[in-house]
Amino acid sequence: RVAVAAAEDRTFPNDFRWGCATASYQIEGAASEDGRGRTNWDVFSHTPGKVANGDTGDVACDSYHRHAEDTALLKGLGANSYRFSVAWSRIFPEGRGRPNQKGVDHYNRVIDELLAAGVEPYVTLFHWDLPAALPGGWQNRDTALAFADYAGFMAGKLSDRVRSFMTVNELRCFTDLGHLQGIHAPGLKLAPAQANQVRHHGVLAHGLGVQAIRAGGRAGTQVGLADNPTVFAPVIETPEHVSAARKAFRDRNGMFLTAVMEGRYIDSYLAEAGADAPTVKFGDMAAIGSPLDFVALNIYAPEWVRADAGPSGYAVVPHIGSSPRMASPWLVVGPEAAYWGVRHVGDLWQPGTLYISENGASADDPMTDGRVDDADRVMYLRNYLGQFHRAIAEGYPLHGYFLWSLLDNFEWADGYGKRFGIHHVDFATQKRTPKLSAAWYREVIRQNRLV
Ligand code: PNW
Repeated sequence: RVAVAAAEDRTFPNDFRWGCATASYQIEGAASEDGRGRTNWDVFSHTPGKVANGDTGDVACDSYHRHAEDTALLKGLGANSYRFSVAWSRIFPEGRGRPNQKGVDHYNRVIDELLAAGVEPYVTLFHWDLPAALPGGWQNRDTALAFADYAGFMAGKLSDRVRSFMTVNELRCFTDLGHLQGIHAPGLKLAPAQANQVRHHGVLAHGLGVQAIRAGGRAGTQVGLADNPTVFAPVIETPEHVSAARKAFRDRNGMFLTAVMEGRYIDSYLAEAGADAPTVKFGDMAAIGSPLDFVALNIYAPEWVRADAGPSGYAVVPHIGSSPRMASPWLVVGPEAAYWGVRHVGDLWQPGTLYISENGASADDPMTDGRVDDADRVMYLRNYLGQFHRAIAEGYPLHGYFLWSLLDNFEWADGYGKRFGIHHVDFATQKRTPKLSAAWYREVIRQNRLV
């Protein structure tokens, strides 16, 4: 009896969206086909020393040609949803101006194929591959305006079949990793004032994009973003530590998700930025705070937090050598990040609908006798999913989960050296092989229950 009750406990809501996620530059390849324009990542990956092993996305998983096979993989999982991104430079090779019909045709084919397989498309409009022709990239405010034009155009083309659009993927990654740390395209290490301006252009692109999608898409189009707020999780789950973690979450994401949800830069962020605060034009903050139909979160590693007697009220507990990690050094394992990410956003801003737009893990994935038995990835996924379930059981409106990733793919600066897929890809032959984690996920979806 007890066992049955416990099992029922792990069931997900009836209409739960189960999917996988990918991104254009990471899987498509076909980098110079059908009129696609060059992107910042083409430039970056072809610059010696920027990407591990000199890898590029020129071919990647060749999904531009193999999308039917990838759709079949989704069908094999029983997934009812798929999150992928549109390559801006396939649609507008120069970033703006004349659209390229061949690019539109490609995504029409992908979408029609997904719908025929019973898989709902969730479309991300910017997952880091920026048309290289846009002068100054994200340092130039005009890039935010160009993004909005492109986003509105795509909503017009796709919203007869696509219900849900995400403007941008991970504000912090494409701004800071690219312009402050210099480890992603375009590889810059800007001074704080300029980096804050890039961040402002990022959130502005999102906000103007929301408005353009609403104007260009048909009525009922659902708009949100896929962001990766840093998730502060209390080490000890008592009210004192929980409120310290919530404060850290709102403060430390002040330039990104907090700005999007509140339509302003909060005082703690402005005070910290001081003279380096971004230049904001009249109307920007209203656009940035445009109401959303959903908020989607990419959740991986936690930041552990405790209450503290100092002025901020919290202290971040650093990761150390013995903190458990998956195969990427940054991917510290902390399943509670799943619960606290959802809960903080739910408590702070009460969004009507939440999704997990990414969650997954890199693993060593040795192939033995044609099999990849990735028990470590299954362990990781099961524990995170258990914490998402915990949030749902407490009433947080989490409506879907997109596992990163459907396939091993181009893992940015790590090239093909880090594998996140639940399907193994042999990059020499492009052969896809389901890993043990794919069998596990298929069973979770089939039973709509954590197994
Ligand atoms: C996300 N970090 O990136 C991206 O949305 C994906 O494109 C990517 O492949 C996936 O997660 C796995 O990395 C991240 O350093 C990159 O904390 C780096 C970090 C987090 C997310």
